[in-house]
Amino acid sequence: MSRCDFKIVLLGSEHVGKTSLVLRFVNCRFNADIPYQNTVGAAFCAKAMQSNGKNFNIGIWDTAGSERYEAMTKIYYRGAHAAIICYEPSSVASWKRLRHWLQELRGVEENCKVYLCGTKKDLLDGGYVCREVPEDTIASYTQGLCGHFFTSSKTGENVDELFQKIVDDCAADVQLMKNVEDMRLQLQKEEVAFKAKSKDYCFC
Ligand SMILES: Nc1nc2c(ncn2[C@@H]2O[C@H](COP(=O)(O)OP(=O)(O)OP(=O)(O)O)[C@@H](O)[C@H]2O)c(=O)[nH]1
Ligand SMILES: [Mg+2]
Repeated sequence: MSRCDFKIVLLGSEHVGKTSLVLRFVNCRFNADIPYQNTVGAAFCAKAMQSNGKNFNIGIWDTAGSERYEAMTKIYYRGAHAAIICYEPSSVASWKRLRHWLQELRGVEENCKVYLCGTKKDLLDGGYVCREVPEDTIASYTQGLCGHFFTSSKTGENVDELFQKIVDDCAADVQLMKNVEDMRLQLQKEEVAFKAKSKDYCFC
C-alpha cells in the first residue's frame, strides 16, 4: 500500500540549501564536493517516521527557489500539511523573500503549519560568513508560526529535530489525524476490494 500521511513542502530562495536539507534528512548525507545544481520544478521523496509510538509516512516536496519556476511551484503547495521556509542568516535578500513565500503559501493552503529554517549553521559557527539577519528580527517574525530552527546539512545539526517537530505537531493535530485515519481506512477498503476482484481472474 502506498500512501503519505503528511505532506511537507520546502520553500525558499535559490541556493539557500533546501535540497541539501532534504538529502541530509532522508539519506543522511552531504557532499560539499558535488557542484551546486539548482532544482528544476520540484523533487519528491518519502520517509517513514514515528511519533508517540505511531508510524507515519512523510511525503516531502523540495521545490525550486529560482524565480524562473515560480509559476510552477504553486502546484506543489496544494494539500501541504506543513511548510519549511528556508533562508540563509547571512543573506538579507533570502530573508526578505520569506514574506513572499508565506503569502504564496497562505494563498493556496491557509491552514498549513509553517516552520522557518535558517540554513548553513556550520558556516556561521565557523565564522566563514557573517550574520546579517538579527536574532530579535527572527524571533518577532516567528511569532504566530509553528517554529524556527537553525540547521546545518553539512553536520546534520538540528535537521532531524526540525522534521521530528513537524511530525509531532501533525500527529497532535486532532482534525488532521482524523483525516489520516479516514484515508487509511479508505485505502484498506480499496485494497480488500482489489484483492477480491483479483481472485476472480485465473492467471494459471
Ligand atoms: N556549508 C554548507 N553548505 C551548504 C549547506 N546546505 C547547502 N549548502 C550548499 O549550498 C549550495 C546550495 O544548496 P542547495 O541545497 O542545492 O540549494 P537549494 O535551496 O536547493 O537551491 P535551488 O534548488 O536552486 O532552490 C550547495 O553548494 C550546497 O552544497 C550547509 O548546511 N552547509
Ligand atoms: Mg534545490
